[in-house]
Amino acid sequence: MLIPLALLAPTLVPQTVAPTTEPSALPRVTFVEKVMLLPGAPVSFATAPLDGGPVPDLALVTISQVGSSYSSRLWVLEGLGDGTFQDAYVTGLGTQYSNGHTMRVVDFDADGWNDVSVPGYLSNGGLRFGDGTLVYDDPLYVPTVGGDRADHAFADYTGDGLLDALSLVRDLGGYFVDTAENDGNGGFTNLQFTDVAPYDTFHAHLVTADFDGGGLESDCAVTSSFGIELVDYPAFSSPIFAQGGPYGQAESADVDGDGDADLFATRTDTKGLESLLNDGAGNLTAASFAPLGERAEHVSLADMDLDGDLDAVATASDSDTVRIVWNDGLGGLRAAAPFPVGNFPTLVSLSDLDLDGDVDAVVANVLDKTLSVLLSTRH
Ligand SMILES: [Ca+2]
Ligand SMILES: [Ca+2]
Ligand SMILES: [Ca+2]
Ligand SMILES: [Ca+2]
Repeated sequence: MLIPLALLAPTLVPQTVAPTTEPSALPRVTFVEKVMLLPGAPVSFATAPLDGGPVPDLALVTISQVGSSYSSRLWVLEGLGDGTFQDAYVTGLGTQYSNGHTMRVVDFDADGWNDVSVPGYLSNGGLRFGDGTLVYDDPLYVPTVGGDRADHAFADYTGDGLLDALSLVRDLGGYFVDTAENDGNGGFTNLQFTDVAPYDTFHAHLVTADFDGGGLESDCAVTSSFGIELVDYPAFSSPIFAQGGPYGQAESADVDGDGDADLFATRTDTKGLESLLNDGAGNLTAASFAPLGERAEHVSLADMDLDGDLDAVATASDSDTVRIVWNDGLGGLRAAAPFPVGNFPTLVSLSDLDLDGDVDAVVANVLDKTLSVLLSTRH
């Protein structure tokens, strides 16, 4: 029996929306910058507690060019609670070039210690297990059905309480989401794939959430120049292609407080940040757009003004700035003035680095080989 695709897959309803305008003043939050010099270009990183204490630590991949080849290293830096870090661990990753996507910090083996995944290195042991000592010598190969990995995430789509692996990969047939189930013994089983986008797609990223309210933690959304496509797990339904966009990277959370998972996604054509709101059944509708004047490279979500709703911080690599984009609580967006950082900022990670209750940021500046540590302040 043929089942109409619409019964299996959530649908997307793109529409053109005007920038949100409000007369009220923007929240008075800005940053104080500290600069960390690095021994190589920062291509991926995350801030999260790694040693059991409350202070966020920092896991980082740097790359250095030596002649015509590359040398990559994984660093772990211990957060000292004042916005500074000290070296705790370093290991070589060989000459493979990391593709520079978001590092994921997860507890894959459910032992209470955070594990870190190194983008671009999952195929040679890029998921590394932590034990609270900040030493990450214990790698795990994360398999895919095939192809080059463009992005990845971990989420429980089988409902057994263990995090499974999702990889966005590309081969000559196009882009696929490859899934590998956590077998509970430190390995993987039951590899499957779902095709999502054609080969000539750009800026492809993957984000996981329960978009259709099906109860498991994870469906996934692939954002790219091709639009947004949702894959419904555990049905593994083929997505509906080419909905809206073009988009770059996105993050998912309940940004309007109605209990379902929404998206903040960067627009690569109109150069700004768009909110897409969920009707509860997985239908995402563009709701608000904040122009940034240039393409946002990366966006992360946190409640930057502590008013109860999630805001965004976006990096703008061409102008060497970051911006807070304020959420009005209903997914309506307004961008704050740009804040200057280092040369070519790509990734941003948000956490309370100094434990004073507000959310701080770390920004990776690729071309001057620095991290900007941005401590939040009111003015
Ligand atoms: Ca662990
Ligand atoms: Ca919502
Ligand atoms: Ca807020
Ligand atoms: Ca803080």
